[in-house]
Amino acid sequence: KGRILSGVQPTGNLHLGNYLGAIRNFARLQGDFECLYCVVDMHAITQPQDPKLMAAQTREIAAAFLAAGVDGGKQIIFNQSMVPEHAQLAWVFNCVARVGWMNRMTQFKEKAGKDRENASLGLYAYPALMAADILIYKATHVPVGEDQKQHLELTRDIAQKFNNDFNAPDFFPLTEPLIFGEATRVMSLRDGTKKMSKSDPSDQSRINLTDDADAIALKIRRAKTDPLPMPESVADAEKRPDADNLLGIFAALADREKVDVVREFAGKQFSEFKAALTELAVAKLGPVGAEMQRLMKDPGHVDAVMRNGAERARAIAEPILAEVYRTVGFLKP
Ligand code: AQP
Repeated sequence: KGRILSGVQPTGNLHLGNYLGAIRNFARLQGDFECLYCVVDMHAITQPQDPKLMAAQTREIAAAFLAAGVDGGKQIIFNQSMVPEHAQLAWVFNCVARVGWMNRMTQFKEKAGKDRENASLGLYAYPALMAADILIYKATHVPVGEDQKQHLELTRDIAQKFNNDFNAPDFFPLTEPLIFGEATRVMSLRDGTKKMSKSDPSDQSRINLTDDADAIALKIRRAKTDPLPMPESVADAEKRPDADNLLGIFAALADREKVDVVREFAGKQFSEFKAALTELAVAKLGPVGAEMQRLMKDPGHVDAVMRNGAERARAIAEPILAEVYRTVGFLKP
């Protein structure tokens, strides 16, 4: 059986993109893999966070994992800062990764923006910590959205360089990304060329997992479209980013192929399609949001799941870190 590790940052506003790109798949994989699902709080502080909100935001992500159907008793749900081996391995990886590799990371460029000199060193080193999150468990697969593909490639480069540099062939596996479905990159509802994101200042740009039916309906009604009728073909849709995004969301939520959805709505008015999309989104997301709300009212339970998960995660991570330290040559007096 392979082993999965995947993480989500507790940066608030968990949205449909996080759900379709990552979290929904977490539950679907638990039959075939041993799974570790991590709330990556140490990644969250690479950009300023309000310390007063961190605890609630961390529980919100763990609640989303559970609400999406992950079995917290069988699988491992925890927050990153509870397992110090992540940070310890990350330091070793900081010394394995090359500055030239980090300079190519597009997420750093996007998140640092124009004022790159003022970005945190942590934001720059983010992909090395992500590699450590994965490799501290020697995870074989990582379910992620399309946007994380480049970081996964870097993880493989780090694994390979470590194995070569320290003459430890096959010590770290070359981890594979798992990217599935018709919505691996969900776009903003206000701009079909921009990724749907937690940090977008416009709440209308995303469907939050905790939105109620009225909020979902309003956001879909207001979602940007073009003045033409619905696309006649997938090729036509792909030239119209706003329409293409909504069709992709529909297909993913319905577990259907996009080509099939395009065929159903070809030439119709957007209003008709949006009504169907609203009904579908409310039916699929409503129960998840309601379960999240219920779980968040019981922080003791969510915390117990994470505490227990962290213990089990450490039991895997500790011996792997010990072997890394031995390989690097650190004295254990
Ligand atoms: N728009 C998206 N479509 C599909 N998948 C997405 N993911 C994120 N956005 C989309 C996937 O969600 C998982 C968790 O992401 P994260 O918490 O690490 O944050 P992020 O990738 O930085 O996502 P955001 O929401 O865009 O946050 P901000 O605004 O802080 O940058 C990952 O598997 C990711 O691929």
